[in-house]
Amino acid sequence: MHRTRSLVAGLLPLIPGAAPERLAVWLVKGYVQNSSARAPLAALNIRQYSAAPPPPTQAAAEPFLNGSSSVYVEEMYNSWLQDPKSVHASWDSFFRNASAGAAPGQAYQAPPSLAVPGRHEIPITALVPQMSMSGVSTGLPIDEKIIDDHLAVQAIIRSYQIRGHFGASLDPIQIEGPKDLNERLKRETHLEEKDMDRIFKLPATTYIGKPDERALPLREILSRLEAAYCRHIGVEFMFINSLEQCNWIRKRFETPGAMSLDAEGKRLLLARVTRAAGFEAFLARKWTSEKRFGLEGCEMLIPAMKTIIDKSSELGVESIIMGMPHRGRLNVLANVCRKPLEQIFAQFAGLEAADDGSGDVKYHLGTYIERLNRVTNKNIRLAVVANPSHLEAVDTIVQGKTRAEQFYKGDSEGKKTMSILLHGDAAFSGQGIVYETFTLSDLPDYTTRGTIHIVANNQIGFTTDPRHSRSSPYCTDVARVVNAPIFHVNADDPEAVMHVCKVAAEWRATFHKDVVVDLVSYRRGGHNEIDEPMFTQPLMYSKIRKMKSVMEKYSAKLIEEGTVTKEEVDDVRNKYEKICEEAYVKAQKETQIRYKDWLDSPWSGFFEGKNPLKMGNTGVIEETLKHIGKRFSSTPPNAAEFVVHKGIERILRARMEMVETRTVDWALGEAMAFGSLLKEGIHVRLSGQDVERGTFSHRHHVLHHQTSDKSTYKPLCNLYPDQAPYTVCNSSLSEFGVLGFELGYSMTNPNALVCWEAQFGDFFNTAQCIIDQFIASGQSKWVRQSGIVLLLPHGMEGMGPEHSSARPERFLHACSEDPETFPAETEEFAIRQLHDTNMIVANCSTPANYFHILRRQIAMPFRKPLIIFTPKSLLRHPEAKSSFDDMVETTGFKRVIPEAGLAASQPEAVRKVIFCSGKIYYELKKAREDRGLDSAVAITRIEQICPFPFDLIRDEINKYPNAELKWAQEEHKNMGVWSFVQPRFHTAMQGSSERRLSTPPQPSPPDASWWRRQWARLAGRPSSADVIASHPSASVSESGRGPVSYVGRGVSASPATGSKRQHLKEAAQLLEDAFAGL
Ligand SMILES: Cc1ncc(C[n+]2csc(CCOP(=O)(O)OP(=O)(O)O)c2C)c(N)n1
Ligand SMILES: [Mg+2]
Repeated sequence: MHRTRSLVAGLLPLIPGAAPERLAVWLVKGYVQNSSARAPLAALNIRQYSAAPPPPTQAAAEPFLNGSSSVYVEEMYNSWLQDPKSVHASWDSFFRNASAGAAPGQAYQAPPSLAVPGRHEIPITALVPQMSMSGVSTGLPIDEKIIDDHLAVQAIIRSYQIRGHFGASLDPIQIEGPKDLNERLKRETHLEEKDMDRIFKLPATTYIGKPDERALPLREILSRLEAAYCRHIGVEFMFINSLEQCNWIRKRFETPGAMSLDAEGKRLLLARVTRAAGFEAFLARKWTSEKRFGLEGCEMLIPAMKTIIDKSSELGVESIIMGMPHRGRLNVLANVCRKPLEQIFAQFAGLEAADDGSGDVKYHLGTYIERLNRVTNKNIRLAVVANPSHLEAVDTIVQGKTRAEQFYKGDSEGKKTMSILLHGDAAFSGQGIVYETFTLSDLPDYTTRGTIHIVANNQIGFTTDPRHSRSSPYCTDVARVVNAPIFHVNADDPEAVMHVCKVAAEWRATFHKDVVVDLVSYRRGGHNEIDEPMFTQPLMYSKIRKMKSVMEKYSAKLIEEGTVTKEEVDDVRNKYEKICEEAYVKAQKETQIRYKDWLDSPWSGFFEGKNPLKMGNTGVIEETLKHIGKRFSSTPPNAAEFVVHKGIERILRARMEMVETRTVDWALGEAMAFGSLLKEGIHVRLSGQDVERGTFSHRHHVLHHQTSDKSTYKPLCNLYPDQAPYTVCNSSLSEFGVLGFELGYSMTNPNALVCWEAQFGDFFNTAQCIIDQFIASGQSKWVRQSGIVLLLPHGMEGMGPEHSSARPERFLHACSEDPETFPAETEEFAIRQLHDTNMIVANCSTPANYFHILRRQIAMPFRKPLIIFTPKSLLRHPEAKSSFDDMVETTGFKRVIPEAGLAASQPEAVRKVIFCSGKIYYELKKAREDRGLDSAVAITRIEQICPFPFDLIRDEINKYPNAELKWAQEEHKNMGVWSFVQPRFHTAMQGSSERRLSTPPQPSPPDASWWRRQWARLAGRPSSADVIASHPSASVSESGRGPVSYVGRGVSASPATGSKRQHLKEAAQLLEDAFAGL
């Protein structure tokens, strides 16, 4: 009502002398006096202004200003004030006349034409009983109650749409008891029982009317609203900003009969529930206490997924990538993906694996299957991505993989490939990665054009109740941030579940936005098969134990209504049991399992015909370098009007000069690596925070037109007409989510260079789970490879504890290389090391080496993750430049850059060899020069830290027989690469044919390998170190030379000081120590 009054107030100045009270009376009175004609009332669509209603008689006021049209009129009036043309001509004339002082009832003029009454137009007399009865004007004032009542009914309709889900019966176990509908939905409307049979017009914002119904008795309105919103489906959608989308949803839930399912659909549904339940029952029978995270209580997950897949396949989807947690995973593999049952059952037998790797538990493994969808008769590819226990961690990996598949297929609208993410209720509301996944969902370079999320909401997380595990009313509230509609559904009503799943698939296909299906269910057993839930949820479980399963309930329902017979039900169940039994017999004959059977991302054709130990070249012809360099230094060709920032112009000029002098800096070296791969048809993608410009403003892969918004130019996309696509994209401010996304992206196609850059390397640890659970161990657990590159800006530059270290020690600790084994020295030493490691860790000190290592990612005949600690100050360091000579065809990546100066020419005279890695090289070099020690000290850089270049380090040590050996690093002693290289230096020296250590170093503090050796000795077994010592090539001399010792900062809890002064002091001391004693 307050809006009516504000309109009245708005009109006041137009009507001379009209006091507010009088005007209100004027409006209301006119209504009854002049409505004897059966005047149609225009539909209330405030966005499309239609013609004004037909005229009242001479003495009438404006009846159309009454009732619920007041909002409409108010909005039109405001619009008219701003632009008279924005309203229909009839309204324009009315407002003009009214503002010119026309008497009440005279402001109206007939519109040029009257439209035929539409769907929502009904005779006004139908709404005002006293009018239709009298047939003529009574001259009595209309009761304001009529207006109020109509508004109240509209408010009720809206209330159901907004809050109906609160009243829905969603919980199969009814933990909370019945809900108070009146309180929440009907609000204080003053409508009484006697109003129930009065007829009310249906507004345009509802679809509860059948096509010929424009008004309904209130009783029927309420009943239909309850059927739509308060039975077993709770629809949360009115927060969506788009009116079109809201209407789309209203239509699908409100339209009478929308949720009905035909007999065939019901039979299919029952068969699917039967299989889902049968699978769990079979496992429970055969492996009583084996952990499988059973789906009992939420068996509807299986038909739900199958319905989504069927509907999506019908709508054109050919490939679905799924991510899911433990619960019901085996059932999904069996009944959704149709993975051979014998392969699943064989996992229970504890067999040995036929292939390499350490494997994973059965409820984490992935799969990839291509099969015929029997409902649509179309082929469909289904992948379930392998995941760790870490709940929800797989979410963005699935998204990245999906995005990549869409990208390679040219499926820019996501019509052919889509993702489905499954969640547990506790994890969905508890894990931050879920939010990160949603925030990526609509970003241009990260969107997968709509994900269907299904929450297997069993209303418990392990032993914790929702009231202790989340602060939001629903476990799905996080999805509201992206305006995703949320369909809560009671999972004990299979037909309701079918309906929401169909709508979800249609929504995704129509709007290409995320949607959530919340399957409210229960967990029949404990968290796993050996848990006792009564310990912690006694009341819940005493209820659950009395409940019949959804299969029992639904089959009883269908038998009762005559859709199926009991014999049919038994037949379906028995047949599935027979299938399981046969597979069980087959599984028992298996003697081995194959991890390869569980691969989620097969790279068909990539490995075939390749020598796994033969690497391609990484150098390129000079012409290519020149061409890329020039393009990279230029503004758009043929676009003189593209205005470039003056600072960028300078940068481009400097780049061009470098190209002319055959030199590259860091950014140019990187661009040449990317550009040359693009030329070779390799897609390159660089993603991360602010990567387009580069955190340190050195990259500038996107040039911005200075006077035209959103007009940009990407030089690397314009190198060659037939080049592969280059994607460079600033990401959301996330590490966990975005790194996961890029890892997923890298899994789709091995012939792509996918790089993720951290803003500062320090921040990678918010993505630690992706590194530990996927990058470091993915191949070993899931025989899945990835060539992802992590670029981690690293280096102590006085920027404080959080902008200094990418924590190399963390990565190195996760490397699988044995510190005590000097690998066999064959021709393929370097590539075999790469083949055998789980990841590569490097700190390059020259642009040329950075160029080569990036290119090597693709030249390798297999894929390994590459972690590169990238520089900050070296980006502009005058000495950190490379010549084309180091990048041309005959050149390659240098695992070690040995001393090449004066010291190298007279090695016997060298008194100290300092080994180091990264930017400290330049500081050591300068300090050596300042001290005049160029011939006394050799400085050797280790560029590839893991795999450790045992052979080259051994050679380097051998080269300087009289030198003391040092390791210098700028990171604190308990950080950086020291603890990784220390035992490896020892192994390298033992492996050398020249010398023996006088006192073998004890790792400080003793590391795992030291303990292992002690233990092996105690147990009387030779450790691997002992084996090396007895190797013929490892014979050692009696030179008495000491081990490599440490120079650098002491131990610390924090990676770097926050004080610039302290930093400089420490840096100076480090150099002092490095050259001490000379
Ligand atoms: C990141 C993470 N934290 C903790 C756990 C341990 N954990 C395993 S299952 C589980 C409960 C999950 O509850 P929910 O998401 O509701 O799934 P449900 O088991 O009920 O299907 C917990 C806490 C885990 N696996 N991952
Ligand atoms: Mg749960």
